[in-house]
Amino acid sequence: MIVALGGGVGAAKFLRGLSRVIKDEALTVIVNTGDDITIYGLRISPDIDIVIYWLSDTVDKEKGWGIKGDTFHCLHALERFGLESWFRLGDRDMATHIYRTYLRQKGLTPSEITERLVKAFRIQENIKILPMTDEDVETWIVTEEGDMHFQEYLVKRSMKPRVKGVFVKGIERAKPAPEVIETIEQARGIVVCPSNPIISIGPILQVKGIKEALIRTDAKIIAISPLVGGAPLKGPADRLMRGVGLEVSSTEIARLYRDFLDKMVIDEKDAAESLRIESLGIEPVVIDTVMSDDRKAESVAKRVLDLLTT
Ligand code: FO1
Repeated sequence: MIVALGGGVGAAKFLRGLSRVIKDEALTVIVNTGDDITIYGLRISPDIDIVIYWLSDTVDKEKGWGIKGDTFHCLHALERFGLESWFRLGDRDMATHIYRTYLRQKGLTPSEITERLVKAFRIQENIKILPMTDEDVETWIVTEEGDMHFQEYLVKRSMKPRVKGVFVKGIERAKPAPEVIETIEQARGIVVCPSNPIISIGPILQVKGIKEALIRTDAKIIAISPLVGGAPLKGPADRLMRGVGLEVSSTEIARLYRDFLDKMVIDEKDAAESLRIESLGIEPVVIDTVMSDDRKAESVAKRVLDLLTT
C-alpha cells in the first residue's frame, strides 16, 4: 500500500498522475482539513473536494478547484440578499457542500462523509481518501491587519496582508481519523505531495500521533517540493514561509520533514540545493516537477513510485 499526505491543487494533480500509474496497488490519501470553512451554514472542505474532483475527472482544470462547466446561479441569487460572495461556490459544487452538511447534521463523521463522496464520484476502488482528523479544525493567519481564516486571507484578501504567523484552531483536541495511524504503519511507501508545507502539510503533522507514526514506520518516505526555482507555482507558500520566519527553499522544507524523510524530490531549477539537502541526511532527487498536464503528472508519479521501490 502507498500512502500520500497532501492538500491543495499541487497534491491533487500529482495524485491524479499517481492514480493512473499505480495499477491495482492500494493508495490511501490522508488529506488536510485545516482549510475547511463554514459559509452560509454549509461546511466546505476544499482540500478533500479538490482531491475528489481531480481523481474523478470532474475538476475545473483551469482553476484547479471547483467543478468543470459549473454555473453560479445560486451564488448570484444569494447576492440579492446582501450576502458576501467572495468564495466562488458553483452550483454543482454547492450540492457537495449541502450533502456534506446534511450528513453532518444526521451525525456522520467527516471520514464517513468522505467515504460516501468517494463512492458517489466513482473514484477507483483501490483509492481511499481519509481526512486527517474527524474533529473540526481551521487554519488562521496572523497578519498585520489582524487574524483571519486562511480562506479569507487567500481568496477575499488576495494574500495582501503581511503574514506574521499561522495557527490551527482546535488542533490540540484533534485525534487522527480512523485508519490514519494504521495506514501509515502498514504502508510500503509514503509520499508527501507537492503541497504547501505550512498550511497543507503543517496541520497534518500537528495532529496528535501522526508525526510519531511517520517517524516509527518502516515505509520509505519521499517528499516532492512544491517550489520551482525557489518559489511556488501558485499560492502563498513563499509569503507564509517568510511570515513564520523560514527561508523560502526546498532545503528548508526538507528540514521541516527531516525527522522522517528519506528522499526529497526537487525541481531541475533548484538542482543547486542538492548538496544542502544531502547534508541534512536526506537524499536529493532532481527531476522536472512541473505537472502542466496529465502526461507530466504521470511521469512525476512514475518516478516517485520507482524511488519508493529502489
Ligand atoms: N480559491 C480561490 O482562489 N477563489 C475561490 O473563490 C475559491 C472557491 C472555492 C470553492 C470551493 C473549493 O473547494 C475551493 C475553492 N477555492 C477557491 C480553492 C481553495 O480556496 C484553495 O485552493 C484551497 O483551500 C487550497 O488548498
